[in-house]
Amino acid sequence: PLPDDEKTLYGQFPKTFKWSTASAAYQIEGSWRAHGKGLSIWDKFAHTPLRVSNSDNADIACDSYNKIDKDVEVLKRLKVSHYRFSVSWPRVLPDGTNNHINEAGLNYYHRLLDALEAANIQPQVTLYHWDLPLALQKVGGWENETIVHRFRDYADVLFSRLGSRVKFWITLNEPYIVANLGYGYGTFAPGIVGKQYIAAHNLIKAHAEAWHLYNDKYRATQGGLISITINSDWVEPRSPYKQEDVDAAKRYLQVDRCKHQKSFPLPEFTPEEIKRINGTHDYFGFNHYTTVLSFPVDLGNQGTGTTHDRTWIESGSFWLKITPFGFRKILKFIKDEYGNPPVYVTENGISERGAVDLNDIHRTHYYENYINQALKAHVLDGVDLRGYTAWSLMDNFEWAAGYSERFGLFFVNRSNPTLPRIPKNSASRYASIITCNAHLL
Ligand code: PNW
Repeated sequence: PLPDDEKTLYGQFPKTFKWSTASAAYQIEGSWRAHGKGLSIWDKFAHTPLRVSNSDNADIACDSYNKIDKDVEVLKRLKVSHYRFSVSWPRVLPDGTNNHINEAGLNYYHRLLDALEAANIQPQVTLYHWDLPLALQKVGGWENETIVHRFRDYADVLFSRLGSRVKFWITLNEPYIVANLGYGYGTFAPGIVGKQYIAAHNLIKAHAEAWHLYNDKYRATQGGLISITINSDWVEPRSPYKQEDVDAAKRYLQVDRCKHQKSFPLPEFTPEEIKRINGTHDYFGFNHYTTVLSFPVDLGNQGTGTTHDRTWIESGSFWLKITPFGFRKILKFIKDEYGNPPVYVTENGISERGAVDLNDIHRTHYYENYINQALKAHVLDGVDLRGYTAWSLMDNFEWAAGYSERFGLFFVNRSNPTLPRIPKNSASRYASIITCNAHLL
C-alpha cells in the first residue's frame, strides 16, 4: 500500500473557500515613470549593473499598467473568486509621504478594482510587496524607525481611498525576505548587508501600526480583514538519527531563534511595544513553496544550515524542490503552534527556466499534489484553511532572477511587443481544480 502522504484524498473544501492567484506591482506593472510615479528601490536596484540576471529590469514588465482588461480576462478563465495584487507605494505617493497623492497612480487601482468588480472577482490587496519609495531609502528605508509612521500614513491613504471596495488587506509580504535578502545578504533591493535585525524590528512595528489604524478608524465602517503574510519552508532533519540535525530543525521553525545570535546586539521590543504588536492579525497569511533539510552550523551562534534531498524533483529556482508532503506538515504545525488560526495561503507555486513548453506537467503535478496535501491538512488534520492562492497569474519579473525564472499559469511572450498572456496547460487544470473545489484530484 502507498504511504499515507502519497495517497490522494478525495474530498472538498467548504463552499466558502477562497480560490485566488497572485501578482505584485513591481513584478507586473511596468510604466516605471508614468503619470507622476516616483521611483522605488527596485527601479534603482534593477538599473544597477550586476544586480539582476541578464540585466533585466521591470521598466515594462508585463505592462499590466496598460493591460487591465487583458489581466482580468485571464483571471476570468481561471475561475478564481479572488485576485491578490499589490499597490506600488511610489506610484501613489511619489516621495513616499502623503504630502502629495498622485491621483493618476491611484486611478490605476480604481480602474483595476472596477474591472474586477465587473468580473465578480474579489480583491486581496498587499500594501507592501517590496517596492519601497526610493525617497524613503535615501533616509535609511527600513533601518530608520520613522518609516513606521510613513507606512501608517500610506496605509491611511489606501484605506480611506480604496477601503470601501477592498475587504481583504495584507500589510507586508514576507518581512523575513525583505529583512534578510534586502538588508542582510543584500541580494535584493536595497542591497544592504548586515542590517536585517533592525529592518525586521521596524517592519514588525510598521505592520502593527497599520493594523491598529484599520482596527481603530476603518474596521467599523469597512468591515474587512487585515493581516500580514509570512513565508516559511517546511524542514526535516538531514539525518533523523542525529540529534543535532533534529535540534537544528526545531530551531529553524522557531521565531525567536535569533535570540541565540551572539555576534552583535539585537534590537529588543519594549513591553509597551510587545503589547502593541501582540494580536495584530485577523488571519494567518502564509506563503509556502518547498522543504529543506537542516543541520547545525556555527554552533556558538546556534546556526542552522539547510540543504535538499537529491531525489526531490527540481524547479527553475535553485531553492525550490517539489515536496508536497511538507505543505501538509507545516499547515499542521501552524495549527498546533499558533492555536488553530484561520489560514489563508497567499502564495504557492513553481517555476521553470529555459525553453518554453506550454505543456507544463511539472506545474500541473505541483498544484495537484500541493492542493491535495492542503485538503488533507483541512479534512484530516482540522487546519482552519480558508483560502489558497497560486503564485503566479503570469510569468513576470522574478526579482534578482529577472525573467529567467517563470512562475506563471500564463506564459508571457516577451518577444512579442504586445506581451500576450498565453495559457500553460496548468492554467486549465487549476481552473478545473477550482470548479470542483479540489475534489477532482
Ligand atoms: C516570494 N527564497 O518570494 C515572493 O513573494 C514573490 O514575489 C516571488 O515572486 C515568489 O515568492 C517566487 O520567488 C520569495 O529565496 C523569494 O527562498 C525568494 C525566496 C522565497 C520566496
